[in-house]
Amino acid sequence: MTERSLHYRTCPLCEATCGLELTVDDGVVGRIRGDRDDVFSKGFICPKGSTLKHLHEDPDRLRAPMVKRGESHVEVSWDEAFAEIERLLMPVLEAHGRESAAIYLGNPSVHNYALTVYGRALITALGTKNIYSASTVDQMPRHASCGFLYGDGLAIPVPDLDRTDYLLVLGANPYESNGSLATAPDWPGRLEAIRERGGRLVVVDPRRTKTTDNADEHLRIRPGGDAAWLAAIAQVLFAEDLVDLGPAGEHLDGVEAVAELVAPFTPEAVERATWIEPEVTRRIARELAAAPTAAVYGRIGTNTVEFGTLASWLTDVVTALTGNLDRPGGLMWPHGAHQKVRRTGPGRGFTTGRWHTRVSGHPEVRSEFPVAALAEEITTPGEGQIRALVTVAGNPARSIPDSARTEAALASLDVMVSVDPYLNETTRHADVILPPPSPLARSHYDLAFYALAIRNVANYSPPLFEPTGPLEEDIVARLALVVSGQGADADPQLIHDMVLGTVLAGAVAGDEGPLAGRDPAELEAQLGARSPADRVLEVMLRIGWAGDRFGADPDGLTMEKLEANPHGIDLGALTPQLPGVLKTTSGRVELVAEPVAADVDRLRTWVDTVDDRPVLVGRRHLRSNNSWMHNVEVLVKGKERCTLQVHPDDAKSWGLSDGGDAKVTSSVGSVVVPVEVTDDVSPSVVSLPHGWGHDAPGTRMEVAARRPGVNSNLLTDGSIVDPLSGNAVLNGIPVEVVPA
Ligand SMILES: Nc1nc2c(c(=O)[nH]1)N[C@H]1C(S)=C(S)[C@@H](COP(=O)(O)OP(=O)(O)OC[C@H]3O[C@@H](n4cnc5c(=O)[nH]c(N)nc54)[C@H](O)[C@@H]3O)O[C@H]1N2
Ligand SMILES: Nc1nc2c(c(=O)[nH]1)N[C@H]1C(S)=C(S)[C@@H](COP(=O)(O)OP(=O)(O)OC[C@H]3O[C@@H](n4cnc5c(=O)[nH]c(N)nc54)[C@H](O)[C@@H]3O)O[C@H]1N2
Ligand code: SF4
Ligand SMILES: [Mo]
Repeated sequence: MTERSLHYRTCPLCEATCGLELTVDDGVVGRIRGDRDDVFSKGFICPKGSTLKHLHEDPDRLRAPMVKRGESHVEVSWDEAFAEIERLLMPVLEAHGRESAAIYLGNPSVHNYALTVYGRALITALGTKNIYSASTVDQMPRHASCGFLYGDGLAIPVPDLDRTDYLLVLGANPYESNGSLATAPDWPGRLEAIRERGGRLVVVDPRRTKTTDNADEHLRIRPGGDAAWLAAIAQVLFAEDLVDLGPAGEHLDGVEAVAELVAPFTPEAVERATWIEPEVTRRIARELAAAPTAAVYGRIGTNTVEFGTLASWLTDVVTALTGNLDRPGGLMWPHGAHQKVRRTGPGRGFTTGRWHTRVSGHPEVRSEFPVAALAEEITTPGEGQIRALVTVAGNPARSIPDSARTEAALASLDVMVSVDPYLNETTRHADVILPPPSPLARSHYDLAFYALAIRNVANYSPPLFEPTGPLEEDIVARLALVVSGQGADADPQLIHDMVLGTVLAGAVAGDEGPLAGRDPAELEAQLGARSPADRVLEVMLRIGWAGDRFGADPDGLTMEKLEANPHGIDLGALTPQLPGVLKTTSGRVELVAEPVAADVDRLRTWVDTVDDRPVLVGRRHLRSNNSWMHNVEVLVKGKERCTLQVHPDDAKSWGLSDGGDAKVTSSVGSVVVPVEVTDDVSPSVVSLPHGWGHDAPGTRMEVAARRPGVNSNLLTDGSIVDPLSGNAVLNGIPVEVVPA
């Protein structure tokens, strides 16, 4: 007789944190469906959720470390792999110093708290300032704008979806992406609910999408135009005396300065650069001001552009000017269970540019350099040239700008090590690949996303299966020991003790911390027998605002409580967080930080000079996840998705036909791609999804290689970034399109 068991866990694949219900029959995953009792997702799931089974069983998923021998990779034991890393890496570090090493952390590292927690330890062990991550091809403008406004790059307010009366969405398509920097399972249902309760949804996007189809109004903006358009909205609010700061008003500084900065951006002045008629701009401003509550939310289309930080800053400024900052129905700050009680008072503030990149002099932002500049740092000779690279959970060969240059750079490294479950376009360049366990063989807790969620929720998932190799924290710990010079045989427990010790020391430090004055050893003795990363999580949850403070608050959250509640624990709707959330030196919201003000001139110049060349934008499809899930047959089957969408008028004037091939050329490269003629895209805008291009030799992703698609980052230019955040420009790329 088969033995069937039922399990509940949170999907780790995107930011939506859906609850899954899995059946396991004799150790084999059976059915995966949405967990109807999940406190947050209530049964919602997308087609990717059920593919955890496929990822778990994928024969191409690496089970053992790989070492590069000539042009191919061969399996080795874990001890051999770490010995090889030591053999290859240490001479480079000894000869050229720590600054010859770099690290790149990819997107899944925030979906996996072992990496979130241990990534730090690895960076410290490497001892380099060459720190790169997917943040600078994604949301760094949001960190920067919130840093300038609130003094803390992590203090990101989210739209209070379930209570708002008016939602203005710019450059996001949550019907496909399931939302980002605003964690909410079932974005579609929540958006529909806004309209059902009489509210209004307005979506600004140069393309027609499922999200725009479900909105009250779709505004087709010129790619890159959001900052200018939001500035015009703010201009109207001042000009028509519609500014009303609401409850956050007593915490805001700089309203006058905003008025001055946006004054030139009249709806007429920005019309040519945004394609939005002045009367529409005025009406939207009036609607935002008149709505009982409203929130402005921008994502990829407002972040991965030349004015990413200004656009992201203006989403919050417009929200604040209409009285909707930090109030129910507006933009509000989450308070994840692991986050500490917030205290009022001046903070350390937010600064960037404490150090700069060697070649182009880009400022650091949150201790990171723009990943768009990684290739030039590898290929430009001289003191401080990067010769050794560690990638963790990333595929920069497909996800960062100018792939041709990036791949040439990766190929030229003296040594490269990757922590990754696949032999893909990036890891094929690695001398050693260290594969983590299957996502079902580790525990899960959304440390990053519960700090971005539209409700305060806690949900812990234990591992479903025994891992067949070391846990990811063990892999990263061993790697940290090797790179710090302690040798391939050193005991990872040294790092585990250090990581845990740091969190415990933080808990008892100061005179008003949650556990001030208590003995770390006493706290450690109270921890359960868990994996190393789970012990760190346990401390964070118990010292968080909702935690049991190690017995001081017996009703508080513990791991046992989470384990007893496999559908999660709902800690309620978001509550006002001002002024506790602020870490500015003034202890106030600083609406106009100096670097932000200084960048506004550049925006004015752009508005006056932008030309009419056709531009490229990206798009996402529900069945994809950046570059790494195209090896799942059920997700890639069917109609070709990697197409260049072209408006019928453009197709006609450029001589293109539906199903034919086009050659697309940008400042850095060209690709040949099948054309899809559709008025989903605006005239002068073409769209190509990212994350494709799986035809590189030396990879091992059999399904993906059969449907390779075309890599859109062969067209994006690494020399252009948003100067305030260092974020890459991935949308609004000038291109020329001709028949191939
Ligand atoms: N043109 C263009 N480019 C873009 C974007 C765009 O919109 N347009 N979007 C950008 C955005 S938003 C992002 S976030 C980036 C993503 O950029 P990356 O993070 O560099 O790329 P991913 O495709 O997410 O690749 C993730 C890698 O992590 C591995 N992986 C998966 N799970 C795990 C795990 O648990 N542990 C480890 N160690 N590895 C794991 C996968 O095998 C894969 O190699 O791409 C960016 N690039
Ligand atoms: N299915 C699926 N889900 C995902 C991912 C995935 O690859 N596939 N990736 C995940 C990741 S890492 C992230 S960061 C999120 C991203 O989540 P979203 O931000 O929702 O991402 P997109 O679906 O790319 O939506 C961006 C929209 O911006 C529009 N756009 C492009 N340029 C501009 C512009 O200049 N202005 C305006 N207003 N709009 C513009 C595009 O047409 C597109 O519709 O999705 C996550 N979820
Ligand atoms: S929406 Fe995201 S979290 Fe939910 S099932 Fe799909 S991939 Fe998983
Ligand atoms: Mo992302």
